[in-house]
Amino acid sequence: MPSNITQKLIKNHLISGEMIPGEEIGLKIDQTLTQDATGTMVMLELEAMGLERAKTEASAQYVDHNLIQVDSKNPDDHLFLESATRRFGIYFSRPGNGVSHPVHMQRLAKPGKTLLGSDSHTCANGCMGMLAMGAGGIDVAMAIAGEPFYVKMPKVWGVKLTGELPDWVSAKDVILEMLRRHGVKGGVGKVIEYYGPGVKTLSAMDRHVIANMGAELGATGTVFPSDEEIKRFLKEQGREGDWILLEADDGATYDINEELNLSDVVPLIAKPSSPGNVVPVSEVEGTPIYQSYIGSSANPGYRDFAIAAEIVKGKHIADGISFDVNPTSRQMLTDLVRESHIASLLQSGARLHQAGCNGCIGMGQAPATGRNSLRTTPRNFPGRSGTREDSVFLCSPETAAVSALTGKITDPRNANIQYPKVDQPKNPVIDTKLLDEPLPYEEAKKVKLQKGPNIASIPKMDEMPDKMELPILLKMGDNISTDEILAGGARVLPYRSNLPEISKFTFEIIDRTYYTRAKETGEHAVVGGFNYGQGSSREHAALAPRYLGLRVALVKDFARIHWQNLVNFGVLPITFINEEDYNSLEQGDVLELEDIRKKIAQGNELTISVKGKNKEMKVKHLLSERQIDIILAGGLINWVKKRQAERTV
Ligand code: MIC
Repeated sequence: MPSNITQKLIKNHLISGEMIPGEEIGLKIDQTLTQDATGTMVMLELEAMGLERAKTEASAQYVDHNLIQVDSKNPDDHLFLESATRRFGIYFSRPGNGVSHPVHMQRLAKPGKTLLGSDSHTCANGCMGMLAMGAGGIDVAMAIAGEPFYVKMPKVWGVKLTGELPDWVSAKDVILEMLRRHGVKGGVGKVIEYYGPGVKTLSAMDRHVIANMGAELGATGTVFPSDEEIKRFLKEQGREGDWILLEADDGATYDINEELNLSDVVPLIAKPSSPGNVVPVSEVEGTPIYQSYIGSSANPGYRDFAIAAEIVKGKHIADGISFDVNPTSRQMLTDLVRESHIASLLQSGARLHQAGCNGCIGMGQAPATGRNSLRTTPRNFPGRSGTREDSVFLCSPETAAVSALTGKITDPRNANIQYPKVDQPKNPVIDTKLLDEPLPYEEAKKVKLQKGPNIASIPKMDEMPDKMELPILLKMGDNISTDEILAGGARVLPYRSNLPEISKFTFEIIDRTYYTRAKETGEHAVVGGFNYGQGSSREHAALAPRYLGLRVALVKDFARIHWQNLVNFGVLPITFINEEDYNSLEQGDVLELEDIRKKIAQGNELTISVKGKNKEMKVKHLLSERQIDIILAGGLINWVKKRQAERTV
């Protein structure tokens, strides 16, 4: 039977389960990616598992998120990560080397392979003909230890690209068009596979831009073919030998079919405060801005900076605008310097920042109160920029650069500027000096982990009790992001390796009293609407509430990664069978769950009663047998330990 690329990738890595959409499958993982904000936890988990050496073909740890060193916490984390990568046989990309996704694409990505990363934008490397997926840290730790990654078999959503992008429209507008059509949960349970004649008009980095923000659609992954363009890209990186041809077979079919004519795409923008809030730029044209920001894993390519540089060359940005340039890798920054693009940006009034994630996750560059920020980043969830009541718009580098010149949101087609032509640099730099190779095993096994005072081991968690009375401490609406459950940003990120400390910020963006109430109450539940836990893969958004006593999350439906993270840390994720029941629940109601251990294992449906209200409601869980065991054990760490103990008996 002819297969599409996603089916080929899954078939070649299938360890357990059947390829039936919705069924749990286990996949062999060839490569992993971790970054500092999630990686410290992963390394602590590897230590807790007693790992001797990474069992993957390549695992890489990047330091790109926490680069602001206001005290010893972040540098201590960096040293810990360095020692752990040396100990476990993992690549180490040093601070300043760049954002994980583009650096991984340049140095390690290989067509035909699977990649699992503790970062929701890991899907960006699907641009290389890989099955690249984001997951919680502990799932990545398991993959590093050679265990399969379990996920529900996705539907494959074929998007046929035709035509060619017009001037002033670029890859970011393509993914914004997908978000305009389908919203932030349109991709849940699906892999988006792009094919058709339009694909070859997009460079490897353009494809990266489109694949990256598949995360914002909630998709399990995004897949592009590995064609002549990927061969060219790998050759440019001195890695032509890693190329293989990977295309859908003639006659391959998809579960869902869609067509997108690139020639019809217009400059688009996501309004505050959701990446799904997309309209044509022309609709908000004239809105004054305080900041224009380029960079991040959502627009990491050389051309994304070069085109902005060409647009502002010889001109000056509008008075009062902060034009923030965030290069994504040292390699690319060197090329941009060599080709004088950085000079053009600086002469126009730009502020140049170091290569890294920076303001994308609220590490600096927060906008002023009540002012609009225009960004090429992937997300604009409330408060993510670091400013509590922020107003962030997402757009292409073309729109950002032109708007920096005018001081207001401007459709780049109306700017009366000649559309600049940007060529790739001739012989781009290849510089691996800040990417340390794994140590040979004999040396690695002598390395001691270096733990600074801010690194706290993960506390023990108990099993799921049989009977629970859980007050609802929060009732929330739709599309709650993990940024709202546990913020990023310069105040919070330094505690990613310190659970007791980071838990103090839990749900702070939604309700500042949650932490104190949870401390007083102990075991409790939260209630939410649709797409609960969208966004970042940070497992801290499950781990911190669990640490504070969260036992059950009852919502209309879940985003994939957060759902998996809740299970991994022993929080029971359940959904309403009758959505009306959501309306009848109030914050403060007490949910009663009886005989729960037996009932979870017996079937998908459970009955919950509301104490003192003479009310019962039916809810369901979508857990596999393996996940039921994990939940009952109180989380994945307990489950692994239990399995290890059973094996040694
Ligand atoms: C993000 O874009 O939200 C992040 C920062 O990359 C996160 C990772 C994190 O929370 O550390 C992600 O998407 O997983």
